Amino acid sequence: MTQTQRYASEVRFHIIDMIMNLGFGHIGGALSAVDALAVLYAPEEGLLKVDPKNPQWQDRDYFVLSKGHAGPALYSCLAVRGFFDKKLLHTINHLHTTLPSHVDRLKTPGIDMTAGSLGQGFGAAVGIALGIKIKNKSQKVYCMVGDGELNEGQCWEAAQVAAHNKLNNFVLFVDNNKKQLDGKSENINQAFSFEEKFKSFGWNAITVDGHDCEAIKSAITKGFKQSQPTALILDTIKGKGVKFLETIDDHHLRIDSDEKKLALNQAKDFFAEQIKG
Ligand SMILES: Cc1ncc(C[n+]2csc(CCOP(=O)(O)OP(=O)(O)O)c2C)c(N)n1
Ligand SMILES: [Mg+2]
Repeated sequence: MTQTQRYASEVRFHIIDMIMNLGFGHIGGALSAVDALAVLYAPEEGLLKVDPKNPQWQDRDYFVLSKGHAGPALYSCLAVRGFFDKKLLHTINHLHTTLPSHVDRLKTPGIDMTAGSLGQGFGAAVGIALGIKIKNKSQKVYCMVGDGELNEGQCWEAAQVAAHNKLNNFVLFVDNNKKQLDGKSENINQAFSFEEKFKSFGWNAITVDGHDCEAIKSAITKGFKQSQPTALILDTIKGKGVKFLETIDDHHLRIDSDEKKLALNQAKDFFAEQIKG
């Protein structure tokens, strides 16, 4: 098991624990995002150049979680990486917390952009990447959108601007868990092929197993060698790592203490399977 996978497992436990402690939250869309986030934030192996002791470091790489409702996934990554005390995770969504349910760059160390209104983070991330390119700097910019989020027209405006400006310092993760707020995406507004769409917009686009950290890492490294921006279509499972969550369509869940126990046990089983595999 690699250090990145170990880190992803720890992040999963914290997501379950913090949401279950609160009693409700966007758990499925947080768990589907974990492995790609681990590729960025894992200590030592993570690709994102950041300094937990100096979150505003001017030469850092940037990450924008455009699907801002998955805040718990990013908060867990940041806490485990040492941006702030893990004890704070239990304050999620409390009055005056530094961890609101949706990410806010003015409240939390390590959050580069406020998000929650779907579609907006992508455009902001493209702006950051363009600014870096204009200044001739070498930092990279990453952004994550949900598959449902790509129903928003403004995402495709951002995609066109990124391709027009040949933003090869930009990698977009599409967390393609194939579900959104009201159920399965194919029944709501089907995407056809994200890969083909991004290609037709002038992007380098590739589909990878969104729970295979090594595959994600290698696709990113290849992506930065291209002359266009890269879209990684992450084939993911909403609720990944907790069997009963993987089979339901609920986007936002209320959870009782029995379900909390079940979720933690199933996450432990998943961890044991990974160690064996
Ligand atoms: C502009 C906007 N419209 C509606 C919502 C309500 N909303 C929150 S999450 C969500 C579904 C998002 O689906 P997806 O992007 O697939 O996220 P994931 O499956 O990763 O949780 C919706 C419609 C919102 N946050 N912003
Ligand atoms: Mg989705």
